[in-house]
Amino acid sequence: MTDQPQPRDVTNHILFEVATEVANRVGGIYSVLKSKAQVTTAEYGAAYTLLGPLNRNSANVEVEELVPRDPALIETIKSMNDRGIATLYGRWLIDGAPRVLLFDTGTAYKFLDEWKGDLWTVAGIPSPPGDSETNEAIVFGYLIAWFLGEYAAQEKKRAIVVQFHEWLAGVALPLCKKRRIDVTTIFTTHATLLGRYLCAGSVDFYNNLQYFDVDAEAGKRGIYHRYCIERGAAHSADVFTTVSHITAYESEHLLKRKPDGVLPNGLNVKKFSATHEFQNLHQQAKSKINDFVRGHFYGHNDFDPENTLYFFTAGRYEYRNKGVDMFIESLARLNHRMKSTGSNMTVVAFIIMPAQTQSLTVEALKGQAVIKSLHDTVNVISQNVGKKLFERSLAWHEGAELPEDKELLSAADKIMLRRRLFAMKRHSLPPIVTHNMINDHDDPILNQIRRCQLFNHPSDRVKIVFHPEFLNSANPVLPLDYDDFVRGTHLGVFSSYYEPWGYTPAECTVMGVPSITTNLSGFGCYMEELIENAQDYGIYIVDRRMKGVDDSVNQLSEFMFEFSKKSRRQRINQRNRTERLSDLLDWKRMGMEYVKARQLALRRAYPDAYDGEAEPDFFGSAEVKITRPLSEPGSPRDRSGMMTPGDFASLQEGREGLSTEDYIAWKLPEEEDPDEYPFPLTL
Ligand code: G6P
Ligand code: 1S3
Repeated sequence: MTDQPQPRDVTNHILFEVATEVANRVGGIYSVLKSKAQVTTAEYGAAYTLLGPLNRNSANVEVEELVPRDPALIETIKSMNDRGIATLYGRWLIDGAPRVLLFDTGTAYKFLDEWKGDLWTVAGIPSPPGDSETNEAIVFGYLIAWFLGEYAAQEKKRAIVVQFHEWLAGVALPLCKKRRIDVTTIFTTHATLLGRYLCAGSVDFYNNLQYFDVDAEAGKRGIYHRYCIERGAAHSADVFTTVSHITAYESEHLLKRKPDGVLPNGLNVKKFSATHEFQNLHQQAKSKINDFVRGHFYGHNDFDPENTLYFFTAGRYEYRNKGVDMFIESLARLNHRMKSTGSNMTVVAFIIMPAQTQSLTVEALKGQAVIKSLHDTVNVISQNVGKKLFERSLAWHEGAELPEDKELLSAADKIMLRRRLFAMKRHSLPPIVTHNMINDHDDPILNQIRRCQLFNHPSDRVKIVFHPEFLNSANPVLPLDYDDFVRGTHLGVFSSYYEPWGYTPAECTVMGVPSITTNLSGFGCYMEELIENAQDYGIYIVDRRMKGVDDSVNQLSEFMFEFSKKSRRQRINQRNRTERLSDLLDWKRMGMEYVKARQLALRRAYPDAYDGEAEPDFFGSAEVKITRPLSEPGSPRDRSGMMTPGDFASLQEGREGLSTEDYIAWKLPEEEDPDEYPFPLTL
């Protein structure tokens, strides 16, 4: 009699998540994994491990080494180490402190040629020489398949769910399938390769999605082999998901598999104990931006900081995909409107996008230095004046005159002040860009600014600052971290053409900063579906689907113009409403979709464990909108209920740390009475 293998335990399953951005900041996937860690570890504890390639520089800072306890893990790591593969097992030092296992791909390149040949044989995926990114994906993929194969052979009792993020981590998927490794898999794509490439060109992407000859398009762009990996991963996974409905539609046409579900991105929302705290933080951060602006515009500080609004856009430098072309064009139209209507407001629009630069410009450094010297000199003079005033006042007696202003300011003080004022003389307009750009004359952002003639002229009501480097509090010119900078601004503008999700406007929302996005971004569509009068909540959505480009530009510029007409009180009220949406974006709700994807993967791999029950429609959504008539821009305080995109009850009941309540019983908090704000209102 042969021993029948015991069915794996699906309830106490093990979870691995595989990505190239584990403890290694590159882009959006890092934000997903890092912000989600807390809810996933609350749910799985030690049964959750992230797998990634080892980048020693970032691992040294982000990971603390640990000794593994799980016997299957110990055995598997040992067996790989014995064959020369270096690994690092530890805790990722972030909220939730998840366990990570990082593979040093450099120690596996000796197998590269063999693995490339195997990938062609088993999956028909070609890998031409000279593409180091693809080579890295292959080595990493084979290491993951090796690890999973050995681990599943060691751990025979519990089911194993493995979720892969993006094509770079996807090579292992066809291998798991071909080798029949006893795990169940999910592939989540955060964009498609072809989508990103096609959109960056000048095609009418969304109207032609179903007509692209995908192989030919990938071939033309030299990415056919990468496309094969991505498509192979999507088709080999038990469950295929993306981050938004718009990317699901794109994946269906470009990868030829309809996603099983949408797993939108959440954030780890940290609530302040006092609700007005974020308003105070806005004021503090704004005053730091004011300092920068004074220096940058030295000699041309003819606009009042009290009537100045800070708009910004930020992200990876993808000129068309991130909608920078549209943003600049709309700013030019806004400038024209503000001038022609005699607006007393000034908008300073920041573009924060890293480009190739040599250094900060002398002019940018000088601007901060002259203002600092002026500040220091004025401090010295005011101390001198204060001292004199005090002494004269001590000597005052009835009938004597009060000291005259001019007596208080000595000749030396005047000379000192005059020197500083002369240093602020400038014969050119305040610069647009803070750095020396390597491709100044070819740079698309600078060329668009030139074309629109937004040159920071004194008569312009819209000024532009292009900061081609990510923000950092150690920067001598604009010394703020990104989060603090965002808090200090008034409006984020993200007019993207290609944006599978879009963390930037979501981050604005949780910080209580209104933002403009488009209905071509995952986030924009998500909010549009969920909130009826989104603008009241500081969520503006430009229509880039049904309108021509010119009309979309006008709509964007109209949104910004209307925003510029708001009073301070209106801005404060709107910020409060925006911030109250933040729970909507918390992983405590959004993570529910991940739970469903894992359940679906388990059901598909182990139907017997579910008594052959029919597969539930996990992701079929029942739309529930947050509503409120426009005439009453209050909050939908009567609204509560299940509002994850799929609207399905929790399937993880019984696991420690989370309850259904955490995920779905969401209710907008009560609105504060604006007249009772416990902070000063300067109107
Ligand atoms: C916050 C502060 C207020 C300040 C206001 C400025 O609400 O708590 O003290 O007046 O910001 O708002 P503004 O939109 O003009 O930057
Ligand atoms: C992608 O990063 P991106 O900026 O290249 O993944 C992010 C995380 O899912 C997503 O927010 C973004 O829209 C995608 O484009």
